[in-house]
Amino acid sequence: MIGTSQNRGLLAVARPTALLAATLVVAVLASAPSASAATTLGASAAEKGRYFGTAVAANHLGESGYASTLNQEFNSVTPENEMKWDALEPSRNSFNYGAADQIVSHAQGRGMKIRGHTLVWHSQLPGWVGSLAAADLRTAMNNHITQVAQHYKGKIHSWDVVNEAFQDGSSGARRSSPFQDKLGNGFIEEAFRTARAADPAAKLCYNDYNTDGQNAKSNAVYAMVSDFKARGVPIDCVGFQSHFNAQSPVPSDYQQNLQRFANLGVDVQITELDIEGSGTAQADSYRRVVQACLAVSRCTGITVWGVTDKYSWRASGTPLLFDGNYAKKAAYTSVLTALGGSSSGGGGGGSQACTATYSETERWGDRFNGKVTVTAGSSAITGWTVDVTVRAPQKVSTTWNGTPAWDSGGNVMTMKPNGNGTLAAGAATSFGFTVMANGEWSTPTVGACTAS
Ligand code: G2I
Repeated sequence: MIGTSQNRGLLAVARPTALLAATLVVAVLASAPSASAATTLGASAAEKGRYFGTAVAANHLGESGYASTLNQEFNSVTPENEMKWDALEPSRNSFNYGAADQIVSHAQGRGMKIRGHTLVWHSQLPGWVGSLAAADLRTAMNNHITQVAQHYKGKIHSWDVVNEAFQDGSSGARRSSPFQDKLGNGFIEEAFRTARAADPAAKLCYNDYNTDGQNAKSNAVYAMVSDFKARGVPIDCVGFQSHFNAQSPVPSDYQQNLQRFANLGVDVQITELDIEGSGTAQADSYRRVVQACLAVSRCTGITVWGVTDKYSWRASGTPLLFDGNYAKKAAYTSVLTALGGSSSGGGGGGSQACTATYSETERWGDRFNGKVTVTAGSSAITGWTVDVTVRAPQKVSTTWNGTPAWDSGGNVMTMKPNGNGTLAAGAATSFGFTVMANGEWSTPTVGACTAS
């Protein structure tokens, strides 16, 4: 949409003389990223046929920086804790869906995919489960899977059906847990069969950590998946958590390991990516992970384990793409670039005359407010324009701090400053608008800033 409107504008002004047209083309190309490059993680991953997601905590959704970063950059979410057994069924047969439902409706309203995490896990397991005898435990496990998967039926892209069932180290053995100890190895396939019956459309994943390269643990998971495929046990995907730091860096055979699982006939997903560190070293590691996923055709998406460093489960390691103020880190730019996207603002280029970044500031039952921040590059500018495209049947009802012009369809708003549009080098201004959703809650597309 934005590319089209920019091209229309170019053709319109290019008519007078060929010389003038050539000058304008150069000026526009120099001041804007290529019209086709996506400018967010989600959109650039989508251009590669993949999703880019994040773990989300329901209790942060009301924080505007958190929500606007989530809404702008990501097109998939995983509830970080809200779908775990202790959150959903703290006492037997008494289900609490409140916080998880909040994340699901936030995601659904914005067209984001949802990864369900997790149906059967030894951790965050309420005490009552561990004290059941075998037959009762089997009933409780199948009931939990059935109730939860049916509650979210049709809404979950992928379920982590069983999480972390293998031991670390060289044994290749299953991890001790109430399920393993009382039901034996067969609990895993039983869980997958029960999940398939409850929500046949969801992809069913096995998810684990320290399985990112070839090692005894990933070999054991590989053998299980291979056996499941051979016997027709319903498994569709394997999740590689990918929690990395100096002691556990991105393995050199990461891509090969993803590929060998894909070759078994399952999708692979990077499910909980975070990499402790900072600066170029962290950015390089992130780039390697993205490149590995893109090189494996069955690697269908990447999820980072949180939006901002400040809420990470290991915040002191600053392992994520946005800092505590939601500023884009070098790792962000590295991921975006590896996905084929192009920075339009924030911690991006520096060579652009001006940049435009969007955030949602408020939301009501029928409408939301958007804000676009326009920032001058390394030189002063005397004016600017930014296109904002809303998706029908959305309508912009009000604008402030700018002078809008509209395309004939009423979906593309070209905003100019009110009066004097001068901005000193690096200085910023913003304009705002209200979008009546009319049932469509997708985020407006903000085009490149054009300086004058
Ligand atoms: O440990 C990192 C991840 C490893 N793979 C499975 C994931 O589910 C796991 O996520 C973490 C969450 O990021 C933490 O947020 O799982 C932890 C629990 O095992 C989560 O920590 C818990 C704390 O232990 C609780 O005390 C706290 O109430 O988070 C809860 C909610 O903040």
